Amino acid sequence: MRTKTLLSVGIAALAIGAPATASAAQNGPAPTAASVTATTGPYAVTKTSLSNAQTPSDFGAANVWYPTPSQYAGQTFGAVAIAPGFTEVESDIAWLGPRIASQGFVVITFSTNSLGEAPNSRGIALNTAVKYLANDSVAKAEVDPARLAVVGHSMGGGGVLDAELQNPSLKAGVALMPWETSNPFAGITVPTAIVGATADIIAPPAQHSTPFYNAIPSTTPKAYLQLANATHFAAVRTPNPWIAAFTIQWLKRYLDGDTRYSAGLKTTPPLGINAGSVASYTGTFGLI
Ligand code: 9J3
Repeated sequence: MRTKTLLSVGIAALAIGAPATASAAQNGPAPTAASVTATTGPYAVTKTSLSNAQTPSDFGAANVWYPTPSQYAGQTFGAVAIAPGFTEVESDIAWLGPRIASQGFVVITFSTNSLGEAPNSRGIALNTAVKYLANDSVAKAEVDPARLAVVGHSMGGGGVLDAELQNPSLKAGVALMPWETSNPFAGITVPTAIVGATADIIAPPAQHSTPFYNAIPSTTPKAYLQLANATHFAAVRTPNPWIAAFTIQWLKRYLDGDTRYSAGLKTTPPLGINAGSVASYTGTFGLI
């Protein structure tokens, strides 16, 4: 099966004249509703905590979560940096660290340098953090440096969109209840997933997620999940299975290039996500 899949990817690449250097991976079994909502995925995870002094100057204290090296010798994974929002710290978004890493990713969750830092600075921090994972971190040997992605909440979600403009070589971004004061996102070419929440009065979808989603060109793979009966803080501290499932599927599809995850992202609701928790779902399904 593996040989057949790799062969067909190679033929597809030849057919469109693409270079044969694209890195893609199939880590773990094919997705099911249970696998994408699982509290813990199939990979054993190790955590390393870093003080502010131990991280690059663009961000503060952090945790790195990575597949336990002794168990996965010689394997490489995509890397993901996750930023918190206004007045939030690492512990507010830390729940996503082991949840995503246990699906076969190297993840860093960090505090920003200041609680009020603007989204664009959070974007710079996200790009620094994900490059740090690949080049300098305790898990650098496990990171495929061609596979980097960013995730963030609120001003950190605005930071995700800003990071994609700053660094179009990113493979994927997931913006959770993103908040920004401007909307230059017609320039985004990085595959982007956005989560909005209908009861969000801090970053109301009508002023933030919806116009950001609409601005991203329809030639860029994109998807927009609006959660019903959810507030701005649905992504904070208490694990949210729908946010996790959507984020994991987007990272699998675009950070790993694992097309086994396409079908689940092209159905409404997306695979594993409770229909009653979804107010709306849309995307460039022809591209996904
Ligand atoms: O949680 C957030 O990052 C929302 C941003 C916000 O409320 O900014 C006010 C200045």
